[in-house]
Amino acid sequence: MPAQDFVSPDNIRARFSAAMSLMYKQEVPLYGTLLALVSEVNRQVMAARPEVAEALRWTGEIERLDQERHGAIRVGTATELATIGRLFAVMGMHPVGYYDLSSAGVPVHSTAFRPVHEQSLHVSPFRVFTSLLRLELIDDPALRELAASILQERQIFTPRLLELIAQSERDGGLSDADAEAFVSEALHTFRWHPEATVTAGQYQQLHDQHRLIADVVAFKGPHINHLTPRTLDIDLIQLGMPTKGIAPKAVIEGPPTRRHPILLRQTSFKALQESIAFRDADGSHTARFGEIEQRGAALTPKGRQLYDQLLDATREALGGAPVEHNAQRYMSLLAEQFSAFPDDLRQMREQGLAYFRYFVTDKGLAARDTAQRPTTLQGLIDAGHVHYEALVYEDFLPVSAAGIFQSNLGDDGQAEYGSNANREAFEEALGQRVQDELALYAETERRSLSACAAALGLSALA
Ligand code: OOG
Ligand code: NI
Repeated sequence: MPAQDFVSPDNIRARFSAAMSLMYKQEVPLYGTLLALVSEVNRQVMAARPEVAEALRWTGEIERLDQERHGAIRVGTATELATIGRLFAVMGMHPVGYYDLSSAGVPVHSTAFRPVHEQSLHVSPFRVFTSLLRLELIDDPALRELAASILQERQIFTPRLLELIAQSERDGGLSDADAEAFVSEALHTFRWHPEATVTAGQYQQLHDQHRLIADVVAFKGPHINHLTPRTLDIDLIQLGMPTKGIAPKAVIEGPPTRRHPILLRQTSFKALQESIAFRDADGSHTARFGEIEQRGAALTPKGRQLYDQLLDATREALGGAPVEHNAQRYMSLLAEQFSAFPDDLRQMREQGLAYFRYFVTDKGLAARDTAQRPTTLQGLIDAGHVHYEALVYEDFLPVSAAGIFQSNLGDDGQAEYGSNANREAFEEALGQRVQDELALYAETERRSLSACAAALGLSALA
């Protein structure tokens, strides 16, 4: 088939993201309630703060906001991870970043599969945080063996899906009908299966080692465990959740409330009790939960260092991780510490704390052929010929992810795995390298500067 008849990977991803949202709404009705709350709050924010809507119009995020979401899965073996990587590649999603969760007591390491180019992100910003179970961190050899042998026997992809992935790799794309089949076959991998692959006793053994191990090993597939919409005001959501009968976790993860948000703020609510048919008995399991996030500026290494330093100082002052009883104190310590992080786009830019996108204004275009117009970036900005907005953070935060994992795993004792980051082992399992998110932000920023230079007929803008 000629390449022009293939559906673009961006289009397949948009279809898959919509299908996933529909499926999750049916599986977890509370997700539908959450989506309604988020779109209500987003409308309120845009009406009450026109400058927020204006910024989103410059960057184009206003068009992607309604369909913006991320999901999360946990896989059990290297083969599963490598095949998931091939599956996501069909829809233009590539592994970005390496996250070590072992230091937070969760025996996994992770990456985020997502589109990497701003144009693709604009079409469909769908991402999946994907974790690989680390059986090597389990100290009981018999249990490790049991888990490995159970995982060895399952196949989380349908035969037709495997064919379609191979076909797409071979031909360089999928036709419309094949893309449709691909989406519906791929959904099976992510759906919830109420029948466990183990006996109730085996489940208990896995669960006693770590709840997450049971969640990965005992089931037929890596069920999507949450699907997270993006809100423009997570504080309003946190306040609004109880009025809809939803109980949020004690604190919002990430930076404090700001006029110009940075990175990522997240909150979540508890997993649902699901009825499970074990091989020999009925029982229950909690796997799925709800999560909401607010996204802000992507930080440069310098900005990220300042962020990490302020977050560490907050935790130090609190004397531990934030929980229910110290939530108020945590939030006020956080706000106090972060007063050292300028809440002003101009200062953030001048101090090199964040990445930006640049846009030529009508005024800039009109002045393009005049003799005395400025030719440096700063000059063009000062003259109103070039406008800038913060580049939105498209990734995740390990401390936040650990907080989300923990609040949903329950309070039954924290495991200790020490710090065991092993990016090489993860990439080896995945069968490819993970991309560096900072390089991606820098490239997007550079492309926006080149586009400005071209539109203004200048040779370059640095
Ligand atoms: C993933 C938790 C991490 C996030 O948004 O940081 C995550 C999981 O529970 O599998 O989704
Ligand atoms: Ni999440």
